[in-house]
Amino acid sequence: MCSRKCFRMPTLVICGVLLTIVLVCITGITLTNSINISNIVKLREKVASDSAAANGGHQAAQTRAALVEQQYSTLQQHHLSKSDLNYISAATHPRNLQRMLGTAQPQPQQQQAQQPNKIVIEIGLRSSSSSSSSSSNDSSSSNSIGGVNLMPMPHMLQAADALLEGNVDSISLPAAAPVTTPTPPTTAAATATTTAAAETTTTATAEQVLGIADHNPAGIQFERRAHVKQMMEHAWHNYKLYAWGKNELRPLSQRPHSGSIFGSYDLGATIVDGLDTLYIMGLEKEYKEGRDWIERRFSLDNISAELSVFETNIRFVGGMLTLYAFTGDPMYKEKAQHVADKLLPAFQTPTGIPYALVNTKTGMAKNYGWASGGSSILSEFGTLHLEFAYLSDITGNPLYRERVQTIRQVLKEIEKPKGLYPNFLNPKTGKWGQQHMSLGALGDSYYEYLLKAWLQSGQTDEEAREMYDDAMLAIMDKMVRISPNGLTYVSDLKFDRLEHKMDHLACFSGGLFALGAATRQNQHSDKYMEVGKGITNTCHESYIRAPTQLGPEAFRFSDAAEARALRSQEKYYILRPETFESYFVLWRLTHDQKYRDWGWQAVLALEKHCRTPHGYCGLRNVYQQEPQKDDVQQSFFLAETLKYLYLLFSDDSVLPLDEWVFNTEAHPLPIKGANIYYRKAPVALPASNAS
Ligand code: DMJ
Repeated sequence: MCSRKCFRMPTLVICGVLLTIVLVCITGITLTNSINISNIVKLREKVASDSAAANGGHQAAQTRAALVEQQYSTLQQHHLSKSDLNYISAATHPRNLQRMLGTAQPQPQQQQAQQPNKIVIEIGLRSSSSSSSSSSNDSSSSNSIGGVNLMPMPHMLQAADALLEGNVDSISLPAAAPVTTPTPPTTAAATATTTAAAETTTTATAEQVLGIADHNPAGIQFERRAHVKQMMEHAWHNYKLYAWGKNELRPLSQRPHSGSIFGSYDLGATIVDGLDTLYIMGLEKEYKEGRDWIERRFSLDNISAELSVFETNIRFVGGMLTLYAFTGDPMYKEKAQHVADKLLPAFQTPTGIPYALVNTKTGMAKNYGWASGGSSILSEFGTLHLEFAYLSDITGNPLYRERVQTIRQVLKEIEKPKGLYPNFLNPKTGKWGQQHMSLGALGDSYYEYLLKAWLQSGQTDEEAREMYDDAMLAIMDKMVRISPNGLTYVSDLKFDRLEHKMDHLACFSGGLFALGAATRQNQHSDKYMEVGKGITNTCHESYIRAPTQLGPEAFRFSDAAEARALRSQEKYYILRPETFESYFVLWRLTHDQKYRDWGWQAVLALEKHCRTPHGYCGLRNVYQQEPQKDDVQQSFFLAETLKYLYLLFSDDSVLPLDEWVFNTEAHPLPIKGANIYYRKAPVALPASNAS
């Protein structure tokens, strides 16, 4: 006997197929240059299944990389455009497209939650010129099929944010669940509560609008994320108002901050550093202003600036590379190459270890006078690999990779005292300078780039992973300690003496240890994870032991105190990101809610102490109830601090860690073989084959 269900089945199947076709068409509209979505989905499914099968195996990883390489060449003919990059927002990420297209395996709760699938969305942004509701006949802004109104996908994230920010006049979803009223933060700035309040006036959750929450038990924390976005707008708008085109903003004096690490030229450091964050947050208008400035004004030609090779690489080259990966806009690739070329004279040393500073006009290069007898600095020359390797791949010019590979070989072959890397190396003699070792200032990101070079290569650069493991095992043995009260910290080591002090800068290493554990299962992974969690916890302690709830520049461990700065010159906070970076990585890897809550605590503290009417400042002493502000809005506040906080409250599919690897300035770079935005330059055919 056949029940009524039997007859309903074919109808449902037909409806499902029709809906799928419609969604594919809509997707096609949003992806300019005729990107073949199903190819992308298939490619990604293939990558995912290969990844699962390979599970860290070197040979399998290489096969996987080769396979994807082949398919890239087809995709590259389509020259991916900006609109593709809306994938980086949750709503249009291929994983969600897969779900929407019905190609993903549904999870048990998902089927039930999707029953009322006739979603009717009436949406209008207050900022739009005429009516408050977009018409379903207006194909440029919405699509309507059989009573189902669908917004073009690239706008879905913005729509959800608009909903949360109170810019939406109406959204109606049949049978919508009531919105849960967010608990107003007790110490939040007024703006935070305003944002939260706006969210309670809607009749549907933004999760429903985006259609992703059902699939994501650890989904988006909308009100928190919307608040971080609003912080970014505040930082950016004030920079634009008072310091546009200059490097950084002085919020108290409402003028540019010049003469910092960027030298005295106007290089628009905040624009280049902060632009990918704007992009990720969907701040399209601001993003375009920044992009236009870079196109028209950014150049290192005809100026005689003395640039830091390291800072220029991580912020300018790194920033442009990410924007290139995101958008496929060749302007960014050209600018990245232009900047990197200006740095190349610094590599003309007997060892190939570059100097720290280079003059953009003369090419004259030198080291800092204070750095151990003319030495170069480990964290500086050791933090070029990701950007230079990627630049070679997208330009087809092997020179950049060769430069950093030379550095790698020197560091691989040199004898390391107790397996550790001192912070100073003389570029002329190839000998170590002072035997100071640190996972904080002067050492930090070298270790980060070992692991990340391996990740960036699609886990094929085994040399990098081995060097990472060797270094971190030595560090765990010789420098990681546990305080009498159980706090894990990484001490500095000077010759044979431990200095029981940890820099704020070293707080990134919580995430680094954890990432090392999560990406390769071996006899060390449990210990890595334990140390990673321990360090992150200690950095959080350094924050909450200060009345401002913000952490000092360095903190010590002694009989007198734990995780507290003891010297006056260590008590400042300059809007640094490292602790939030570790919260973000640990959140992604563990989904332990405490990391999000710690991040939110920090947001509230930033709002209370660092926010001014004209941007954000650092603090001179985190141990004072009402600390003095330092009048500098660091470019890394926009590049890193706000980005990591935004991502902490985002869904995992926004810049997933198996597809993107963050450079040390939080500029995400695509992972080879796993990310369709790698955009490797086509390999030129030898002349004989060209016909
Ligand atoms: C950033 O420029 C980078 O994270 C760098 O690696 C270290 N310091 C700052 C932020 O604190």
